[in-house]
Amino acid sequence: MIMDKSSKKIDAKTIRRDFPMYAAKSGRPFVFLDSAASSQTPLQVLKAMDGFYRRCRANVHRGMYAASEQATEKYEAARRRVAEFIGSAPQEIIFTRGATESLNLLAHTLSKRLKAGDEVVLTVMEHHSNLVPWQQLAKRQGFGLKFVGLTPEMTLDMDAAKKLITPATKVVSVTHISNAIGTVNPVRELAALAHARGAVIIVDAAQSAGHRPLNVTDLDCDFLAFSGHKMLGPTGVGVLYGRRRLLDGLEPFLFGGDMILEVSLEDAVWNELPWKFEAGTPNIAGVIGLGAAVDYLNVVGLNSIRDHERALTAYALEKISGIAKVTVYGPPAGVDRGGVVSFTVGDIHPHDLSTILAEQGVCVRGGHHCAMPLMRYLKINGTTRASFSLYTSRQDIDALCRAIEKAKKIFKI
Ligand code: C6P
Repeated sequence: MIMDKSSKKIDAKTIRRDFPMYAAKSGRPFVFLDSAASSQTPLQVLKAMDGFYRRCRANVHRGMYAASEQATEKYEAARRRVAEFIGSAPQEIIFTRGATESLNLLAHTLSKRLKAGDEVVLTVMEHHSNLVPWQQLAKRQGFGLKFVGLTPEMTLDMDAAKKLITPATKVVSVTHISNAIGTVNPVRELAALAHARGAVIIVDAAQSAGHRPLNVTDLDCDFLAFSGHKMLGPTGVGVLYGRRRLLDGLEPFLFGGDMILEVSLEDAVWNELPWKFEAGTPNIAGVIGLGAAVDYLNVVGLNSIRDHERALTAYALEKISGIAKVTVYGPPAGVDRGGVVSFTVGDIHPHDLSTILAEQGVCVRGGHHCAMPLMRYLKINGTTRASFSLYTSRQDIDALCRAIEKAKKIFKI
Protein backbone atom coordinates (compact mmCIF):
# COMPACT_ATOMS: atom_id res chain seq x y z
CA MET A 1 0.00 0.00 0.00
CA ILE A 2 1.36 3.37 -1.03
CA MET A 3 0.80 5.88 1.73
CA ASP A 4 1.01 9.45 0.65
CA LYS A 5 2.22 11.56 3.57
CA SER A 6 2.79 14.72 1.53
CA SER A 7 0.02 17.20 0.77
CA LYS A 8 -1.09 17.39 -2.86
CA LYS A 9 -3.90 19.57 -4.12
CA ILE A 10 -7.09 17.55 -4.45
CA ASP A 11 -9.15 17.93 -7.59
CA ALA A 12 -12.70 17.13 -6.47
CA LYS A 13 -13.82 16.66 -10.09
CA THR A 14 -11.33 13.83 -10.62
CA ILE A 15 -12.09 12.28 -7.22
CA ARG A 16 -15.82 12.20 -8.06
CA ARG A 17 -15.21 9.72 -10.88
CA ASP A 18 -14.75 7.13 -8.14
CA PHE A 19 -18.08 7.95 -6.47
CA PRO A 20 -21.09 6.47 -8.27
CA MET A 21 -23.59 8.74 -6.50
CA TYR A 22 -22.22 11.62 -8.58
CA ALA A 23 -23.08 9.76 -11.77
CA ALA A 24 -26.59 8.74 -10.69
CA LYS A 25 -29.23 10.84 -12.44
CA SER A 26 -32.04 12.22 -10.29
CA GLY A 27 -33.09 15.18 -12.42
CA ARG A 28 -31.69 17.56 -9.81
CA PRO A 29 -28.14 18.77 -9.22
CA PHE A 30 -26.40 16.71 -6.55
CA VAL A 31 -24.76 19.18 -4.18
CA PHE A 32 -23.78 16.88 -1.35
CA LEU A 33 -22.84 18.81 1.79
CA ASP A 34 -23.75 16.25 4.44
CA SER A 35 -20.62 14.15 4.83
CA ALA A 36 -20.59 14.64 8.62
CA ALA A 37 -23.81 12.60 8.73
CA SER A 38 -22.48 9.95 6.34
CA SER A 39 -19.98 10.12 3.52
CA GLN A 40 -20.26 8.84 -0.02
CA THR A 41 -18.67 5.49 -0.91
CA PRO A 42 -16.12 4.98 -3.69
CA LEU A 43 -16.23 2.11 -6.21
CA GLN A 44 -13.10 0.60 -4.64
CA VAL A 45 -15.04 -0.04 -1.41
CA LEU A 46 -18.06 -1.42 -3.26
CA LYS A 47 -15.78 -3.75 -5.27
CA ALA A 48 -14.07 -5.06 -2.14
CA MET A 49 -17.41 -5.96 -0.56
CA ASP A 50 -18.74 -7.40 -3.81
CA GLY A 51 -15.60 -9.56 -4.04
CA PHE A 52 -16.31 -11.02 -0.61
CA TYR A 53 -19.92 -11.88 -1.47
CA ARG A 54 -19.00 -13.31 -4.88
CA ARG A 55 -15.77 -15.17 -4.16
CA CYS A 56 -15.37 -16.04 -0.47
CA ARG A 57 -18.81 -15.75 1.11
CA ALA A 58 -18.34 -17.65 4.36
CA ASN A 59 -18.05 -17.02 8.06
CA VAL A 60 -14.70 -16.03 9.61
CA HIS A 61 -12.55 -17.93 12.14
CA ARG A 62 -14.79 -21.01 11.86
CA GLY A 63 -14.47 -22.96 8.61
CA MET A 64 -11.51 -25.13 7.56
CA TYR A 65 -12.43 -24.72 3.88
CA ALA A 66 -10.92 -22.27 1.39
CA ALA A 67 -13.73 -19.70 1.26
CA SER A 68 -13.78 -19.34 5.05
CA GLU A 69 -10.00 -19.13 5.21
CA GLN A 70 -10.00 -16.43 2.53
CA ALA A 71 -12.76 -14.49 4.30
CA THR A 72 -10.78 -14.69 7.55
CA GLU A 73 -7.62 -13.51 5.81
CA LYS A 74 -9.44 -10.51 4.26
CA TYR A 75 -11.13 -9.68 7.57
CA GLU A 76 -7.87 -9.79 9.54
CA ALA A 77 -5.99 -7.94 6.79
CA ALA A 78 -8.54 -5.12 7.16
CA ARG A 79 -7.81 -5.07 10.89
CA ARG A 80 -4.08 -4.68 10.19
CA ARG A 81 -4.80 -1.81 7.79
CA VAL A 82 -7.06 -0.03 10.29
CA ALA A 83 -4.41 -0.52 12.99
CA GLU A 84 -1.75 1.02 10.75
CA PHE A 85 -4.17 3.84 9.87
CA ILE A 86 -4.27 5.03 13.51
CA GLY A 87 -0.80 3.85 14.58
CA SER A 88 -1.89 0.99 16.84
CA ALA A 89 -1.35 -2.77 17.01
CA PRO A 90 -3.97 -5.04 15.35
CA GLN A 91 -4.83 -6.60 18.75
CA GLU A 92 -5.97 -3.16 19.86
CA ILE A 93 -8.57 -2.83 17.08
CA ILE A 94 -12.08 -4.07 17.86
CA PHE A 95 -14.71 -4.02 15.16
CA THR A 96 -18.12 -2.77 16.26
CA ARG A 97 -21.26 -1.53 14.49
CA GLY A 98 -20.11 2.08 14.72
CA ALA A 99 -18.93 4.88 16.98
CA THR A 100 -22.14 4.66 19.03
CA GLU A 101 -21.57 1.00 19.85
CA SER A 102 -17.87 1.61 20.58
CA LEU A 103 -18.75 4.42 23.00
CA ASN A 104 -21.51 2.38 24.68
CA LEU A 105 -19.13 -0.55 25.05
CA LEU A 106 -16.63 1.69 26.82
CA ALA A 107 -19.17 3.38 29.06
CA HIS A 108 -20.61 0.03 30.15
CA THR A 109 -17.31 -1.73 30.76
CA LEU A 110 -15.42 1.18 32.33
CA SER A 111 -18.29 2.26 34.57
CA LYS A 112 -18.39 -1.14 36.28
CA ARG A 113 -15.50 0.14 38.40
CA LEU A 114 -17.05 3.52 39.19
CA LYS A 115 -18.79 4.34 42.44
CA ALA A 116 -20.28 7.34 44.24
CA GLY A 117 -17.63 10.06 44.54
CA ASP A 118 -15.98 9.14 41.25
CA GLU A 119 -16.40 11.49 38.30
CA VAL A 120 -16.51 11.34 34.52
CA VAL A 121 -15.61 14.54 32.67
CA LEU A 122 -17.30 15.25 29.33
CA THR A 123 -17.81 18.45 27.33
CA VAL A 124 -20.99 20.34 26.52
CA MET A 125 -20.43 19.61 22.82
CA GLU A 126 -20.65 15.81 23.01
CA HIS A 127 -22.77 13.89 20.54
CA HIS A 128 -25.60 12.08 22.37
CA SER A 129 -23.69 8.81 21.82
CA ASN A 130 -20.95 10.05 24.14
CA LEU A 131 -23.32 11.59 26.66
CA VAL A 132 -26.44 9.48 27.15
CA PRO A 133 -24.62 6.20 28.02
CA TRP A 134 -22.69 8.01 30.78
CA GLN A 135 -25.79 9.87 31.93
CA GLN A 136 -27.82 6.68 32.29
CA LEU A 137 -25.02 4.76 34.01
CA ALA A 138 -24.31 7.67 36.37
CA LYS A 139 -27.96 7.58 37.47
CA ARG A 140 -27.77 3.84 38.11
CA GLN A 141 -24.40 3.78 39.84
CA GLY A 142 -24.20 7.14 41.53
CA PHE A 143 -20.95 8.47 40.03
CA GLY A 144 -20.84 12.14 39.00
CA LEU A 145 -20.65 13.85 35.61
CA LYS A 146 -18.91 17.14 34.92
CA PHE A 147 -18.98 19.16 31.72
CA VAL A 148 -16.34 21.43 30.24
CA GLY A 149 -17.89 24.46 28.55
CA LEU A 150 -16.76 26.72 25.71
CA THR A 151 -14.85 29.97 25.42
CA PRO A 152 -16.55 32.92 23.68
CA GLU A 153 -14.67 31.74 20.52
CA MET A 154 -16.46 28.39 20.81
CA THR A 155 -13.30 26.46 21.53
CA LEU A 156 -13.03 24.21 24.58
CA ASP A 157 -12.49 26.15 27.79
CA MET A 158 -9.19 24.63 28.88
CA ASP A 159 -9.05 26.73 32.07
CA ALA A 160 -12.32 25.09 33.08
CA ALA A 161 -10.97 21.66 32.05
CA LYS A 162 -7.95 22.14 34.33
CA LYS A 163 -10.27 22.82 37.26
CA LEU A 164 -12.78 20.07 36.47
CA ILE A 165 -10.25 17.25 36.00
CA THR A 166 -9.36 16.36 39.58
CA PRO A 167 -8.24 13.28 41.56
CA ALA A 168 -11.95 12.25 41.59
CA THR A 169 -11.90 12.00 37.77
CA LYS A 170 -11.70 8.44 36.51
CA VAL A 171 -12.64 8.95 32.87
CA VAL A 172 -12.39 11.91 30.49
CA SER A 173 -14.40 11.36 27.32
CA VAL A 174 -14.34 13.99 24.58
CA THR A 175 -15.11 14.43 20.96
CA HIS A 176 -12.07 15.12 18.79
CA ILE A 177 -14.06 17.35 16.43
CA SER A 178 -17.55 18.65 17.18
CA ASN A 179 -20.03 17.35 14.60
CA ALA A 180 -22.25 20.37 15.25
CA ILE A 181 -19.87 23.36 15.19
CA GLY A 182 -16.53 21.97 13.98
CA THR A 183 -14.47 22.80 17.09
CA VAL A 184 -11.24 20.76 17.24
CA ASN A 185 -10.43 19.79 20.81
CA PRO A 186 -6.85 19.72 22.17
CA VAL A 187 -6.87 16.00 22.88
CA ARG A 188 -3.20 15.72 23.71
CA GLU A 189 -3.45 18.41 26.39
CA LEU A 190 -6.59 16.81 27.79
CA ALA A 191 -4.82 13.44 27.82
CA ALA A 192 -1.97 14.97 29.84
CA LEU A 193 -4.47 16.42 32.35
CA ALA A 194 -6.35 13.10 32.61
CA HIS A 195 -3.20 11.01 32.99
CA ALA A 196 -1.78 13.34 35.63
CA ARG A 197 -4.88 12.54 37.72
CA GLY A 198 -4.74 8.81 37.00
CA ALA A 199 -7.80 8.92 34.72
CA VAL A 200 -8.21 7.37 31.28
CA ILE A 201 -9.18 9.37 28.21
CA ILE A 202 -11.61 8.32 25.46
CA VAL A 203 -11.64 10.16 22.15
CA ASP A 204 -14.71 10.18 19.93
CA ALA A 205 -13.04 10.41 16.52
CA ALA A 206 -16.25 10.01 14.48
CA GLN A 207 -15.64 13.37 12.78
CA SER A 208 -11.86 13.25 12.48
CA ALA A 209 -11.23 9.73 11.14
CA GLY A 210 -10.75 9.95 7.39
CA HIS A 211 -10.54 13.75 7.47
CA ARG A 212 -7.05 14.26 8.87
CA PRO A 213 -4.15 12.06 10.01
CA LEU A 214 -5.03 10.24 13.22
CA ASN A 215 -2.44 8.64 15.45
CA VAL A 216 -3.20 7.27 18.89
CA THR A 217 0.39 7.71 20.06
CA ASP A 218 0.41 11.37 19.04
CA LEU A 219 -2.96 11.93 20.72
CA ASP A 220 -1.81 9.86 23.74
CA CYS A 221 -5.38 8.60 24.13
CA ASP A 222 -6.37 5.38 25.88
CA PHE A 223 -9.43 4.64 23.76
CA LEU A 224 -10.67 5.95 20.42
CA ALA A 225 -13.97 5.36 18.63
CA PHE A 226 -15.09 5.95 15.05
CA SER A 227 -17.53 4.81 12.35
CA GLY A 228 -16.78 3.41 8.90
CA HIS A 229 -19.66 5.16 7.13
CA LYS A 230 -18.29 8.64 7.84
CA MET A 231 -14.91 7.83 6.24
CA LEU A 232 -15.96 6.43 2.85
CA GLY A 233 -16.65 2.96 4.27
CA PRO A 234 -19.92 1.06 4.48
CA THR A 235 -22.62 1.56 7.10
CA GLY A 236 -22.88 -0.75 10.10
CA VAL A 237 -19.19 -1.05 10.90
CA GLY A 238 -17.04 0.89 13.33
CA VAL A 239 -13.90 0.72 15.37
CA LEU A 240 -12.93 0.79 18.98
CA TYR A 241 -9.24 1.21 19.69
CA GLY A 242 -7.98 0.57 23.21
CA ARG A 243 -4.52 0.37 24.75
CA ARG A 244 -3.76 -3.31 25.03
CA ARG A 245 -3.07 -3.34 28.76
CA LEU A 246 -6.37 -1.55 29.43
CA LEU A 247 -8.42 -3.79 27.13
CA ASP A 248 -6.83 -6.83 28.78
CA GLY A 249 -8.20 -5.69 32.13
CA LEU A 250 -11.76 -4.98 30.91
CA GLU A 251 -14.73 -7.34 31.00
CA PRO A 252 -16.35 -8.18 27.65
CA PHE A 253 -19.49 -6.23 26.71
CA LEU A 254 -21.44 -8.83 24.69
CA PHE A 255 -21.25 -12.59 25.10
CA GLY A 256 -21.33 -15.44 22.59
CA GLY A 257 -19.56 -16.62 19.45
CA ASP A 258 -15.97 -15.71 18.81
CA MET A 259 -15.35 -13.97 22.12
CA ILE A 260 -15.22 -17.28 23.94
CA LEU A 261 -12.31 -19.70 24.27
CA GLU A 262 -13.89 -22.37 26.42
CA VAL A 263 -17.32 -22.89 27.99
CA SER A 264 -18.70 -25.26 30.57
CA LEU A 265 -22.29 -25.25 31.80
CA GLU A 266 -21.13 -23.20 34.77
CA ASP A 267 -18.58 -20.77 33.35
CA ALA A 268 -16.64 -19.45 30.36
CA VAL A 269 -13.11 -18.38 29.50
CA TRP A 270 -12.72 -15.37 27.20
CA ASN A 271 -10.80 -15.40 23.95
CA GLU A 272 -7.71 -13.22 23.64
CA LEU A 273 -7.68 -9.71 22.20
CA PRO A 274 -9.19 -8.43 20.03
CA TRP A 275 -11.77 -11.22 19.64
CA LYS A 276 -12.71 -11.02 23.34
CA PHE A 277 -14.80 -8.00 22.40
CA GLU A 278 -16.20 -9.30 19.09
CA ALA A 279 -19.23 -11.42 19.99
CA GLY A 280 -21.24 -13.18 17.28
CA THR A 281 -20.67 -13.19 13.54
CA PRO A 282 -19.19 -9.80 12.69
CA ASN A 283 -20.04 -7.53 9.77
CA ILE A 284 -17.50 -9.28 7.54
CA ALA A 285 -18.32 -7.44 4.29
CA GLY A 286 -18.41 -4.17 6.23
CA VAL A 287 -14.98 -4.73 7.75
CA ILE A 288 -13.53 -5.67 4.34
CA GLY A 289 -15.13 -2.53 2.89
CA LEU A 290 -13.66 -0.44 5.70
CA GLY A 291 -10.20 -1.86 4.90
CA ALA A 292 -10.68 -0.74 1.28
CA ALA A 293 -11.79 2.72 2.47
CA VAL A 294 -8.58 3.01 4.49
CA ASP A 295 -6.57 2.06 1.39
CA TYR A 296 -8.41 4.69 -0.65
CA LEU A 297 -7.83 7.42 1.95
CA ASN A 298 -4.14 6.50 2.21
CA VAL A 299 -3.65 6.75 -1.55
CA VAL A 300 -5.26 10.21 -1.69
CA GLY A 301 -3.34 11.14 1.47
CA LEU A 302 -4.75 12.31 4.81
CA ASN A 303 -2.69 15.51 4.76
CA SER A 304 -4.10 16.38 1.35
CA ILE A 305 -7.65 15.66 2.54
CA ARG A 306 -7.15 17.79 5.68
CA ASP A 307 -5.75 20.69 3.64
CA HIS A 308 -8.54 20.41 1.04
CA GLU A 309 -11.19 20.52 3.78
CA ARG A 310 -9.44 23.39 5.57
CA ALA A 311 -9.38 25.47 2.38
CA LEU A 312 -13.06 24.70 1.71
CA THR A 313 -14.01 25.57 5.29
CA ALA A 314 -12.20 28.91 5.10
CA TYR A 315 -13.95 29.63 1.78
CA ALA A 316 -17.35 28.59 3.17
CA LEU A 317 -16.91 30.67 6.33
CA GLU A 318 -16.12 33.74 4.28
CA LYS A 319 -18.94 33.24 1.76
CA ILE A 320 -21.67 32.15 4.18
CA SER A 321 -20.93 34.72 6.87
CA GLY A 322 -20.98 37.38 4.15
CA ILE A 323 -24.70 36.74 3.57
CA ALA A 324 -26.92 39.21 5.46
CA LYS A 325 -28.97 37.75 8.34
CA VAL A 326 -26.73 34.69 8.59
CA THR A 327 -25.14 33.75 11.93
CA VAL A 328 -22.30 31.24 11.79
CA TYR A 329 -21.50 29.11 14.86
CA GLY A 330 -18.15 27.64 15.81
CA PRO A 331 -14.58 28.93 16.05
CA PRO A 332 -13.74 31.99 13.93
CA ALA A 333 -11.71 31.89 10.71
CA GLY A 334 -8.04 31.20 11.40
CA VAL A 335 -8.73 28.76 14.25
CA ASP A 336 -8.39 25.06 13.35
CA ARG A 337 -11.78 23.57 12.53
CA GLY A 338 -13.26 20.40 11.12
CA GLY A 339 -14.95 20.54 7.73
CA VAL A 340 -18.28 21.62 9.21
CA VAL A 341 -20.01 25.01 8.96
CA SER A 342 -23.15 25.48 11.05
CA PHE A 343 -25.38 28.51 10.66
CA THR A 344 -28.81 30.02 11.10
CA VAL A 345 -30.56 32.38 8.71
CA GLY A 346 -32.71 34.97 10.46
CA ASP A 347 -35.46 33.13 12.28
CA ILE A 348 -35.98 30.45 9.60
CA HIS A 349 -36.26 27.09 11.33
CA PRO A 350 -33.31 24.88 10.31
CA HIS A 351 -35.71 22.14 9.15
CA ASP A 352 -37.54 24.59 6.88
CA LEU A 353 -34.25 25.94 5.54
CA SER A 354 -32.84 22.49 4.79
CA THR A 355 -36.08 21.55 3.01
CA ILE A 356 -35.83 24.62 0.77
CA LEU A 357 -32.15 23.88 0.13
CA ALA A 358 -33.01 20.26 -0.72
CA GLU A 359 -35.48 21.46 -3.34
CA GLN A 360 -32.50 23.05 -5.05
CA GLY A 361 -30.46 19.87 -4.87
CA VAL A 362 -28.40 21.02 -1.87
CA CYS A 363 -28.12 18.24 0.73
CA VAL A 364 -27.38 19.54 4.24
CA ARG A 365 -28.52 18.61 7.73
CA GLY A 366 -30.80 20.85 9.75
CA GLY A 367 -31.62 20.47 13.44
CA HIS A 368 -29.79 19.71 16.66
CA HIS A 369 -27.27 17.26 15.12
CA CYS A 370 -27.70 14.85 18.06
CA ALA A 371 -26.05 17.48 20.24
CA MET A 372 -29.12 18.96 21.97
CA PRO A 373 -27.26 20.13 25.10
CA LEU A 374 -24.89 22.13 22.89
CA MET A 375 -27.83 23.78 21.12
CA ARG A 376 -29.28 24.68 24.52
CA TYR A 377 -25.87 26.00 25.63
CA LEU A 378 -25.80 28.22 22.51
CA LYS A 379 -29.45 29.21 23.18
CA ILE A 380 -30.68 28.09 19.76
CA ASN A 381 -33.06 25.36 18.64
CA GLY A 382 -30.72 24.10 15.97
CA THR A 383 -28.61 25.02 12.98
CA THR A 384 -28.27 24.19 9.33
CA ARG A 385 -25.00 22.40 8.78
CA ALA A 386 -22.89 22.07 5.64
CA SER A 387 -20.11 19.51 5.91
CA PHE A 388 -17.30 18.59 3.58
CA SER A 389 -15.15 15.74 2.37
CA LEU A 390 -12.51 15.06 -0.23
CA TYR A 391 -15.06 15.17 -3.09
CA THR A 392 -16.52 18.57 -2.05
CA SER A 393 -15.79 21.53 -4.32
CA ARG A 394 -16.00 25.32 -4.07
CA GLN A 395 -18.84 25.14 -6.60
CA ASP A 396 -20.85 23.18 -4.01
CA ILE A 397 -20.42 26.03 -1.55
CA ASP A 398 -21.38 28.59 -4.21
CA ALA A 399 -24.53 26.55 -4.92
CA LEU A 400 -25.30 26.49 -1.19
CA CYS A 401 -24.97 30.28 -0.97
CA ARG A 402 -27.29 30.78 -3.97
CA ALA A 403 -29.80 28.41 -2.37
CA ILE A 404 -29.63 30.36 0.93
CA GLU A 405 -30.36 33.61 -0.95
CA LYS A 406 -33.35 31.94 -2.60
CA ALA A 407 -34.63 30.69 0.76
CA LYS A 408 -34.35 34.23 2.13
CA LYS A 409 -36.54 35.47 -0.71
CA ILE A 410 -39.13 32.75 -0.05
CA PHE A 411 -39.21 33.64 3.65
CA LYS A 412 -39.06 37.36 2.87
CA ILE A 413 -36.09 38.12 5.11
N1 C6P B 1 -22.99 12.10 13.82
C1 C6P B 1 -24.09 13.67 12.36
O1 C6P B 1 -24.90 13.99 11.47
P1 C6P B 1 -22.75 6.63 14.50
O2 C6P B 1 -24.15 7.09 14.27
O3 C6P B 1 -22.62 5.58 15.56
O4 C6P B 1 -22.05 6.26 13.23
O5 C6P B 1 -21.93 7.92 15.02
C2 C6P B 1 -22.34 8.58 16.18
C3 C6P B 1 -21.54 9.82 16.35
C4 C6P B 1 -20.69 9.93 17.45
N2 C6P B 1 -19.93 11.01 17.61
C5 C6P B 1 -19.93 12.03 16.75
C6 C6P B 1 -19.02 13.20 17.00
C7 C6P B 1 -20.77 12.00 15.64
O6 C6P B 1 -20.77 13.02 14.79
C8 C6P B 1 -21.62 10.88 15.44
C9 C6P B 1 -22.60 10.84 14.31
C10 C6P B 1 -23.89 12.21 12.68
O7 C6P B 1 -23.44 14.52 12.95
C11 C6P B 1 -25.16 11.47 12.82
S1 C6P B 1 -26.07 11.96 14.24
